Amino acid sequence: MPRVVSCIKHGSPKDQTYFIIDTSDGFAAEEAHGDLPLAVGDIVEETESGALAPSKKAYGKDELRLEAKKSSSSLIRKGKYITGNSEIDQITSRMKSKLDDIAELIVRKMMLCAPIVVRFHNDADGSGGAYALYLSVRDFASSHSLKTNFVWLMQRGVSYSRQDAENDILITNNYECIEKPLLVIIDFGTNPESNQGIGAVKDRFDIAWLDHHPIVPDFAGLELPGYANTWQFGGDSNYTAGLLTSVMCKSFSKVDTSEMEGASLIGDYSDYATEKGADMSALLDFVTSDLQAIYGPGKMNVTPQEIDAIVADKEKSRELLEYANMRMEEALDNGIKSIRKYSLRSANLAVLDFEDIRSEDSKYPLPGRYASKLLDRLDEKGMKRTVLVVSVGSYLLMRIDKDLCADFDLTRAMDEMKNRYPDEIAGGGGHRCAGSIKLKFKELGRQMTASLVGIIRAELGPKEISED
Ligand SMILES: [Mn+2]
Repeated sequence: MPRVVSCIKHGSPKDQTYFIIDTSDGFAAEEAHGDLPLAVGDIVEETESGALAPSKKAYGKDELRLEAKKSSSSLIRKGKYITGNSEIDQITSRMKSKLDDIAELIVRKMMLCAPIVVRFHNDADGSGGAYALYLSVRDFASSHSLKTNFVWLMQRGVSYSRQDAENDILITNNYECIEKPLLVIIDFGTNPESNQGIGAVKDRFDIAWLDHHPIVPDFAGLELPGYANTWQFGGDSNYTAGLLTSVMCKSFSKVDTSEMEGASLIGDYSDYATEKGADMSALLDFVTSDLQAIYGPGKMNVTPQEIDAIVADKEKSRELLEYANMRMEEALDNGIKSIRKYSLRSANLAVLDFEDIRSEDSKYPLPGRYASKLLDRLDEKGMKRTVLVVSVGSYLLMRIDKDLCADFDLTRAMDEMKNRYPDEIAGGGGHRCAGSIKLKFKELGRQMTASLVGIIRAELGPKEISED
């Protein structure tokens, strides 16, 4: 079986990269550089002088795709995956065949050297999932002698915008391949704000979308063959996207990702969280948020390679962890001091303007994680059954104490806000105990916070106001 050009990455005119796979050797790949007379699908021969040249015969592209499909399917490990938590394992077993399909898709794209863009949410959950995927594909590629074309992009929001789509099209326009590029999305919201972006890429890319946010019916991603959400399989948001991604990786790799799984559960306040992955969770939060402090000015993106370099450096990661904890403690202390409190009939309401707490240039702590921690801190201080509202930029974040959550559904307050202020609110989502509202302009923050506070107070009954 021959060596075939499966992909060309166009650089400067004199420097193209040719990805040549050896179909007789399980798709082992080599790279050739320069400006060679080769096109995608060419069978490569060596001339007497050792140069690479196309054979007269081209290789059937469909045939090659079919072979890759067969070969990748044969490498998927279809068995059960057991974490030991029976609830998790039951959900996993219901999702397994879906996850096998997604794993097969990723493996097939790797075998054919197709470009793969991975976008992950920059919290412990999303970045934990991306890190687990990175370690797993790195291991798989090296043990099968594959050459891969991954691009890792950290996402600050949780929707896939039209602009993101255009960016991904630009990235992959540099490649000419037998196989379509792949887009992998980890831990984004499952909401219609992504519809435009999905519309722009769905014919050019295959898409694997791994999520655990509640499903909104008019979300266009539901139609994607590679869409997997725990909610579709009797799970909920407790089964995090990082866990979902890690478990998916088990279909092709044995690399241990339990630290990232644990970190994702802790980061997203999952009911399944244990102590496992606590340091990893704090570290991931920090290294994906305050980029300037760690990597220097101008840094915008963090890749799993960079995360791995930090994790591998024990001393450096311990230092960063201590620094992150100190910064978080400081922010929590300040938060407690600046919070406004309202006593309600059988609950408490706490409101904080996060902009007062966080320094202008620093992105740490992330507001969502901070809000959850602040709620814990209030609980420790004896302020039980609390609804916490944190405003930051054009977002209003809400967190509710687990006890109170049974009596008060946050989604009702969010729906009420959306109904009342269709011109002010751009979107939002969440579940009973945690959620966020996105405003059209950050200047609306004060007014909308006041309205939200009004709705919550009307619902939970005002008792008296004690502001301090
Ligand atoms: Mn998540």
